[in-house]
Amino acid sequence: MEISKAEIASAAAAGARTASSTEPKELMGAEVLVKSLQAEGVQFIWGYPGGAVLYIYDAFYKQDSIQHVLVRHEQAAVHAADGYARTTGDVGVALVTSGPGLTNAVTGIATAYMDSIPMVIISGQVPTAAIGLDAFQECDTVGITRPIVKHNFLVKDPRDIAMTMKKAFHIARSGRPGPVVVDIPKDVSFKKVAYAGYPETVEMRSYNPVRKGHGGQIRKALQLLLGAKRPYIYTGGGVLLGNASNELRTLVDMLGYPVTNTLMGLGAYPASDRKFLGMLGMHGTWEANNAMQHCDVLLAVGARFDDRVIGNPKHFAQNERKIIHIDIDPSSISKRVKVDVPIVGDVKDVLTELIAMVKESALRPDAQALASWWETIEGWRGRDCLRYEHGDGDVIKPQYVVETLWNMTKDVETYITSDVGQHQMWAAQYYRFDEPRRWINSGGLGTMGVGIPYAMGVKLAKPESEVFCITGEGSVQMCIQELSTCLQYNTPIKICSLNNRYLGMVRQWQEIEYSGRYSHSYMDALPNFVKLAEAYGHVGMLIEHAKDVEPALREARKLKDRTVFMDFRTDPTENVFPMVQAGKGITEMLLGSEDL
Ligand SMILES: Cc1cc2nc3c(=O)[nH]c(=O)nc-3n(C[C@H](O)[C@H](O)[C@H](O)COP(=O)(O)OP(=O)(O)OC[C@H]3O[C@@H](n4cnc5c(N)ncnc54)[C@H](O)[C@@H]3O)c2cc1C
Ligand SMILES: Cc1ncc(C[n+]2csc(CCOP(=O)(O)OP(=O)(O)O)c2C)c(N)n1
Ligand SMILES: [Mg+2]
Repeated sequence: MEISKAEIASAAAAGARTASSTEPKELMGAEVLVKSLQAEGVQFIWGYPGGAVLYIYDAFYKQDSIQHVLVRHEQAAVHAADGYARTTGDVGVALVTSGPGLTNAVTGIATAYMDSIPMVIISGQVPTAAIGLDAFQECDTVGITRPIVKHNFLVKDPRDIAMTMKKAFHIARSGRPGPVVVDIPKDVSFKKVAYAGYPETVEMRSYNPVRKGHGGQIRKALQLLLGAKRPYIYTGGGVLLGNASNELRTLVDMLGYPVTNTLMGLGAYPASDRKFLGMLGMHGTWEANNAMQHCDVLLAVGARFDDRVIGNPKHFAQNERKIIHIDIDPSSISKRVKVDVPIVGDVKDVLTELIAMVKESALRPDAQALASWWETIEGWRGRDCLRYEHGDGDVIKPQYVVETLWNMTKDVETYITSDVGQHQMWAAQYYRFDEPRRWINSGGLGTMGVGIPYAMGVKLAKPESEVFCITGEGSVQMCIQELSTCLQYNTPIKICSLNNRYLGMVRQWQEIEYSGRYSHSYMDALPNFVKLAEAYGHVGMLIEHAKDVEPALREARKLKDRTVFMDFRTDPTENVFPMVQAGKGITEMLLGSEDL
């Protein structure tokens, strides 16, 4: 028998009334947990039940302020909460059971950790007395997750739940953000304790992230910046995490210097602005990478000199430049590249101070040197490195799909999630992100499978906005089961699968680095994605010709309340260019197949 949504809602509301009218003096650990989440203002939690968390699920049943989303796989619970966090800046929350629930969540936790995303993951654990006895569905959650979390807790006493949650949220969102795991044994969620309310403040003697940068260092940075002949501003995910896009824009406007974003920083500075040189790095633009190599003063803001950005460090070090690095995490500084002026602090605070100093300073950028630097840059830009062959007009070029989508949606609030592979790079290169937190993807871990769950998390956070997931036929199959969750919770997303029948990014590497030995990168026996989408209760579309790309996207967008799966049959042999090969310097780029 089907239970209607209205019946579920009225049962939940009745439960909530009962709970508040007969407020017990003592609460079960699970109830304290729910109260803690409410006190933190949590609106959504993504999870999957099991024995060790059933008291927690029972406590959820008796409240109606937090919406629980039942996913189809714990990995997706963490990814969806992570996508929500990336879009909103709030802490994303997921709930999983012990043993396999937790191990399924590991990929999601590691993904969030690598990109510094604020999250709290609650896991059930076997009863305290059974820990270490190879109990049913036991695993060492604290041990397994230790290297992939900012911090983790095993709560042994229900009296500690509220303070542990307070600490968990504080750690997750402050300083360099990251995921925090709270492991709660079943007896701890069952036992009753006197609940005196959620703590208002938290103090951790050993944890005090610095926000304000050192004034003397910022002054040194100012001198260097204003004395530069070939300045460059290299910005990353830290600008988004620190909500400092406005400050970045102000600084760039004041100075008139060229700026680039990492893959994680796209949208931190408007891509349509002339001062933006595009993404840098392995698949960055010719002008962005050349400016990185040839600048004389580099201001790095919330970016961590990743190996995909620096390329061969010896090549990077060939040119002398002064480097200023603003980062909230002291361990990020001089980790991969030695810097001259480290500034530990929150990017928003530091940029605000830097802007004030620029205003006060009598010095101004060297206009003549800057004009000549821009001339050089325009020369690099003139190579138009993102130009691509449109082919014979019938075959669908993947870049064309992304470009068309951008043209159609650039004036409306649109969020793009992606999976991992060539399609991810084309999305980053051809969709121009002008606003922060609109581009949601996995950079550090590069996790295939995030696309649909990310889109689900984003759509719940932004129900009025358009949410597209740009994916590949390989990646999308890694969390395809979540199409079912999309239907249940009415999160209508639009999936653009750039289906090249290959694990394209692997195929590209095999073509270029392994002399074309395509070992296990061809996907035979793919499902009929149109029927699959329909089987899940959604709309499926097969698009095989270039002329049909735009009409298909238009039609899909019209179906506002439906999830639409667009299976674009794209050119199977297309490669992502520019490309920096393994071991090469960032200006030793392949710009097209003619360079192969
Ligand atoms: C297939 C594939 C290809 C890729 N190719 C490229 C490429 O071509 N180019 C590219 O750029 N990347 C590429 N990446 C991504 C790459 O692996 C890294 O994830 C990315 O370069 C890191 O970006 P980031 O330096 O901005 O660091 P993030 O991981 O975003 O780190 C943010 C930094 O900011 C700091 N921070 C956080 N909050 C604050 C704050 N409030 N104030 C100050 N500092 C703060 C953190 O401590 C950290 O050091 C690719 C990934 C994949 C999967
Ligand atoms: C979970 C996981 N396994 C393996 C990889 C290695 N990998 C990176 S890209 C890629 C191919 C992705 O194929 P597809 O989703 O079809 O995207 P395409 O590159 O064809 O656009 C693979 C296997 C990964 N990043 N993540
Ligand atoms: Mg593919």
